[in-house]
Amino acid sequence: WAQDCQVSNIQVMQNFDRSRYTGRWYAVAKKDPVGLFLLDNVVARFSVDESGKMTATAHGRVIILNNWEMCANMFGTFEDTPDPAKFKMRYWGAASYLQTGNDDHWVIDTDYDNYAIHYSCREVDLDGTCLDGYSFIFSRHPTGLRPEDQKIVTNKKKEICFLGKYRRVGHTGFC
Ligand code: ODT
Repeated sequence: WAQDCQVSNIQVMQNFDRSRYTGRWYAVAKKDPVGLFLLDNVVARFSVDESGKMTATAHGRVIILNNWEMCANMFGTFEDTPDPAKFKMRYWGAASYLQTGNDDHWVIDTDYDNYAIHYSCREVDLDGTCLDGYSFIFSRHPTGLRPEDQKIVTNKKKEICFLGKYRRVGHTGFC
């Protein structure tokens, strides 16, 4: 029943440790939401502030107003929930014309040192499955996932019902 695709049944990281999650993560793959925003060259950096709250910055290549390509600098604050791996992420851009929002932000799995799988469902369908969601696969290594982590990541993509919906996220030095 981990694969019945009910958003409410999705398993997240057990005993998530936000301090071990801090630092830089390179996006290596992404499942886009409706009206995608971050295209590629996506790097996120997580911190934990003095009060223990998680915050993050991210950058990535975006195209706004049809044809203007730029590097978006984004900021996020994370509201805790009863599950330590599930957050509400409020986000905004360094410039006013960038996207803002308040999304779920779930950590599905991570070993903290190599890979992480993020999940966000923006709209749950009437049948309980995800109608509009996105997910990032992160690596600590700009070169991508280690071969030994690929099987774990593939299994998790299946569990969150996004298998086959990801595209590779390149790092070309644009940002
Ligand atoms: O790119 C899209 O299509 C939708 C996602 C836009 C959210 C970008 C907000 C970033 C705010 C700073 C936070 C960094 C943490 C990122 C980790 C994972 C995914 C947002």
